[in-house]
Amino acid sequence: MYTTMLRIRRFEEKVVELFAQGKIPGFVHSYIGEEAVAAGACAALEPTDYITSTHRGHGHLIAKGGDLKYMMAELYGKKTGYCKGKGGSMHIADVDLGILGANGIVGAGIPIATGAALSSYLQKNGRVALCFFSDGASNRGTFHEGINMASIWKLPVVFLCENNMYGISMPQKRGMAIEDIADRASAYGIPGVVVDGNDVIAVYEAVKEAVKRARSGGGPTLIEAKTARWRGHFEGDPQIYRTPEEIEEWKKKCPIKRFEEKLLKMGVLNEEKIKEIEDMIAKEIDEAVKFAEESPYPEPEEALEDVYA
Ligand SMILES: Cc1ncc(C[n+]2csc(CCOP(=O)(O)OP(=O)(O)O)c2C)c(N)n1
Repeated sequence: MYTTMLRIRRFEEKVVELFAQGKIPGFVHSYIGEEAVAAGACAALEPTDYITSTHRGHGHLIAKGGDLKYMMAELYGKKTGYCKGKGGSMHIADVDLGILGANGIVGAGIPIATGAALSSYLQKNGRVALCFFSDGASNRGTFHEGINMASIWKLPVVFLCENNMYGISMPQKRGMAIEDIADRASAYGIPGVVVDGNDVIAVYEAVKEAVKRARSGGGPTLIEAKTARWRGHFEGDPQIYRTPEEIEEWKKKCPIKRFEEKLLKMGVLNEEKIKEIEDMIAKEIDEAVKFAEESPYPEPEEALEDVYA
């Protein structure tokens, strides 16, 4: 989980840098600060389980085993990318890894995860679907419809809300009258759990319990992980809706530093091992950038291939 969080952080830092250099087209929504949610949650899944992701999806994909080379190539819009350069940052999928897609439509992953869980239920294959979404998405109809259906049919799905407290520039308080989104679970007769989203072990344990419940026929759980994104909603967002002090406070609660300190104290990590992991990740990222830069763009005549809508 430590390596996964670090891999996400370093990948995102590189993406931010490349975007500023104009090498990545479209939008980039950084996941920096939220790494413990993806890393803890995916560690509690089996490789055959499904996830659905969001517009802020790089961390989810990396935690589920996404290949940095194909991800980076997709961000560059290159033909060798996960979706042949047609998806970009917000639309990466790898069905073989159970990644049913990041999604630019807020809240769209919720009914998709419910559908995947319905297929597992009908095929009795034991697969669980874990759905990542954020606080803004929990105000959409898809949230209520998806969770309602999953709860009445007791489908094997885990709804994981990464509450980073803002929907673009709107603070949670202005968008809902409740403090804990997990409270909404009671409306659907399922458990609602609040966890510290900057504590990777707490996320892992809550998701593990929910996955166990889902796999054994107990139905869905709604987990709310409280966290924060350190950067703007998207790269280029001037962030006039929050103060630099607020962000500094969250930086002090860095999920990676926090886990690192714990592992150092336990003797599981030491400075030498940290350097080894950092070097390994730096090499992976260099290779991913090289692969993306050297890959060709798709041909114009390929524009309508693999497009279904
Ligand atoms: C259905 C839909 N409505 C509006 C938008 C525009 N939009 C993009 S991101 C976003 C805010 C999402 O907030 P949240 O779900 O909290 O995710 P976060 O960006 O905080 O991770 C909105 C409204 C969209 N992409 N899709």
